[in-house]
Amino acid sequence: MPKKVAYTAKIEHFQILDEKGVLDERLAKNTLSDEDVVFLYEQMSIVRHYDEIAFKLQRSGRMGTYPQNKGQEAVAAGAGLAIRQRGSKDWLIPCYRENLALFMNGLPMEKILLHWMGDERGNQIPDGVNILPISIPIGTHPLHAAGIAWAHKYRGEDKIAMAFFGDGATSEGDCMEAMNFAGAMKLPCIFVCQNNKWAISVPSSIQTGSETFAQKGLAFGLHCVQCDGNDIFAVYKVIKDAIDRAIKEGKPTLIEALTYRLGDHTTADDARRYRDEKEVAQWVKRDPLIRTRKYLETKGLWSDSKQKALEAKAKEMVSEVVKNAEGIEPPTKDDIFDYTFAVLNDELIRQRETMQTHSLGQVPQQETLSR
Ligand SMILES: Cc1ncc(C[n+]2csc(CCOP(=O)(O)OP(=O)(O)O)c2C)c(N)n1
Ligand SMILES: [Mg+2]
Repeated sequence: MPKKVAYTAKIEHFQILDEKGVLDERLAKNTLSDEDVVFLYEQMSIVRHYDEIAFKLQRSGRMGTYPQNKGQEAVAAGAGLAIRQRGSKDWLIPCYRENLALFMNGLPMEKILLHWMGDERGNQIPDGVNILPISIPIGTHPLHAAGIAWAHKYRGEDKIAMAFFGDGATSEGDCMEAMNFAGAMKLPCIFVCQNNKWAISVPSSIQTGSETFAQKGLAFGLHCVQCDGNDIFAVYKVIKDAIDRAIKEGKPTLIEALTYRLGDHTTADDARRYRDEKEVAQWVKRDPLIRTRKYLETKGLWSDSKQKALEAKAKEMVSEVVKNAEGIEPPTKDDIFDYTFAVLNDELIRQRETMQTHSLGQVPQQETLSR
């Protein structure tokens, strides 16, 4: 008879603020203060407006493409606040649906607009801001997070690295390699999987044979947990716990945040072609903004007049951001050479010189082309 190796595991699931805005007081202990909740509600509302404006910029031909964050703001909010409270010293390694976490930790809001407008300066992160440029290749950047976490461990720093990615990304080898490396090396690394139920037109139900996305980390020795990703309390709690675990025990965590992509995949997509409108309607009811507002109203912390003032503030802020992004000075001819290589090779030096002697619209001479 073969020997049996026993392995059993259970994945904990956290929900603290339910869809009706009712709080589980016991689980909410040591999580968000009233001020935190008001702050996060305001931030989520501003970023929801930003999202709507970005969508309109694309539709009116002022932006190339844009992936809406709509519906997923609570994941970015809870994670972003936990990092902000540590002085934004940790590294965030993002995908493209956690804008708020980046804004809350020092990324100027213009940057994301510039990125999607096709301006590389959108990827130029200010010095001292510990955020990598957003990753469009799916599932490649968890490796960068593992590498950064390794450096923190090697240097004995009190810092963690946090990667965000989607349910679809977990089918990529790189993503699994990153988790394996983090588990094997016991790195202060947190993997946040936003299971928004879709990877473009592929539903998460057929993305994997695994019952949860969280349990994919078990084999690598990660702590694995699931939470309601539309609940700022639950997200904040599991992120805080994961940070403690990473710092105190050197144990990495995989968090599966259950949420929903309320918009199309990007502005280049039309989800009505493959997605049931009834499903979307169900998730509209679970919108993180609606439930947070309900909670605040019940506690007497929010009112219609505060809402009106917030909407006016969001409008003003975002229109200023758009003005700054669209009003940026044109790139110089040197910009494309300055930020990729520390030292240019001979061919790039030649190209740089050629750029200086030709105006951008001018067709190079045949002689230049054949060289
Ligand atoms: C390596 C790679 N393969 C394929 C794509 C094309 N692609 C863009 S988004 C996407 C789906 C991603 O789904 P998920 O990880 O669930 O993230 P979501 O868009 O739902 O946030 C794919 C396959 C890509 N960008 N990179
Ligand atoms: Mg997805």
